[in-house]
Amino acid sequence: MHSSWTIEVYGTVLKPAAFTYEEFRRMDDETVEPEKWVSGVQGNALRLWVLLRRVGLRVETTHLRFLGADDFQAEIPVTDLQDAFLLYRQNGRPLKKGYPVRLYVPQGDSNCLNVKSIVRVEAVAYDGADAKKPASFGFRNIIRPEELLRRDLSGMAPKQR
Ligand SMILES: Nc1nc2c(c(=O)[nH]1)N[C@H]1C(S)=C(S)[C@@H](COP(=O)(O)O)O[C@H]1N2
Ligand SMILES: [Mo]
Repeated sequence: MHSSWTIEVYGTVLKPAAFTYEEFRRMDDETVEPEKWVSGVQGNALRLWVLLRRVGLRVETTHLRFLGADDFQAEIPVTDLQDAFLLYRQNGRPLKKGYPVRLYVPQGDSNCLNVKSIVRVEAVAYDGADAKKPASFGFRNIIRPEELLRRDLSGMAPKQR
């Protein structure tokens, strides 16, 4: 039984790529023991840098933005991600919670950064003072085209004179 998901990694990288469960299995040298980093977390995980090495993070990158399937996202300074890992398998099967992949940030200042159900990872390069922005998280505040089509926009029509 194999799950068919892909996680896109793009932005300020040399080679954007999409990763699958099978690729996670192949890249996994099984050296990450999640329990040692975050108590109570068991299963198979990949070090984040294993993934980043494959896409080649550009030097100007300051933050990584992890987007969940529910539009929850966390934007985290790369300097906080040294020990970060991606949990993708528990008891030999795909995750029941946080499927397909969940981020853990052992050095992060909050559990809120542990994004579940990751679909995309975007590398970003902020300039100036923004380059030092601390980690943040929350739901993306956007309207998707398919939502817009469902909305009743009549109330927004200009008044007839
Ligand atoms: N995709 C997604 N990931 C998420 C969240 C979310 O709403 N959606 N909530 C975050 C917050 S605020 C917290 S505190 C933790 C909660 O993790 P738990 O469900 O394992 O308790 O998940 C984080 N990851
Ligand atoms: Mo949270």
